[in-house]
Order: sequence, then structure tokens, then C-alpha cells
Amino acid sequence: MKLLYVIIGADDTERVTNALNKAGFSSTKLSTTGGFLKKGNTTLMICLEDQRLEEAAEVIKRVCGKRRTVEVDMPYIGYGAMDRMGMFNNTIAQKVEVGGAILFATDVTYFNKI
Ligand code: 2BA
Repeated sequence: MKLLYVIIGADDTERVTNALNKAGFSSTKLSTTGGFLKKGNTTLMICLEDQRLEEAAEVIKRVCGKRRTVEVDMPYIGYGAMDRMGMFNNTIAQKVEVGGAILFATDVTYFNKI
């Protein structure tokens, strides 16, 4: 068995969990925060048989938002004297890809329902 982690945008949560339920996958939703953008996202944990990994990935791919590039204002950390004194509070525009889903899986050594 595998434990599949799926990180998606918060807005895609309902669509993705509904589609997974319909396809016969159980999932647990965690409210998480991306380490880079510091924005809320969703992490789903799905325990499934090895041979159903690709099927789950296909369901998610079908319904999650498409990847797109957006421009975000990221904090700019300068190293000049004025920066060190906290006199600037600058941001810098940076292009990042958002949407879609990040998937990774680990082996599950024990699963039980009591
Ligand atoms: P965040 O960490 O908030 O990242 C949001 C988006 O910012 C990323 O989208 C990526 O396009 C960009 N990004 C992230 N780190 C970057 C960096 N060091 N330099 C430049 N751009 C960067 P995604 O790649 O689609 O990731 C969406 C969310 O999935 C991430 O939110 C994070 O919560 C999670 N994630 C992505 N890769 C991961 C990994 N290897 N391990 C654990 N979580 C991951």
C-alpha cells in the first residue's frame, strides 16, 4: 500500500475530494501552508493500493486547476546599512507557477480498520 500526499490550492479542495470519493478513494484533508508563498493550501492524505496510484493521479489531474504563472510581491531582503537598520520594507515582483497539484507517495507498512 502507498500513502499518497497531494498538495492543491485551497479553492480546488472540494472538487478534488468529491472526484476522489466518486472514484472510490478515501482521503483525509489537512489545512496546510506553503513554505514559499506562506498562503493556505490543502494537503490530502490518501492510503491506497499500489496499483491504484496512477488512477488517483489521473482523477486529480482531471479536476484540479491548471498550472499558470502569476506575479507575486515577495519580501526583498537587502544587505545594505539602511536595510540592516530596517529602514526599507521593500518587496520585489517574482513570477511563480501556481495551480495544479504536487503529488508524492511513501510506502505504508501497516493499515488497519478497527
Ligand atoms: P509554496 O511553498 O507556497 O510554493 C508556491 C509556488 O511557489 C510553487 O508552486 C512554486 O511554483 C514556487 N516556489 C516554491 N518554492 C520556490 C523557490 N524556492 N524558488 C522559486 N519558486 C518557488 P508548486 O511547486 O506548485 O508548489 C505548491 C505547494 O506545494 C507549495 O507551496 C508547497 O506547499 C508544496 N510543495 C511543493 N513542492 C514541495 C516539496 N518538494 N515538498 C513539500 N511540499 C512541496
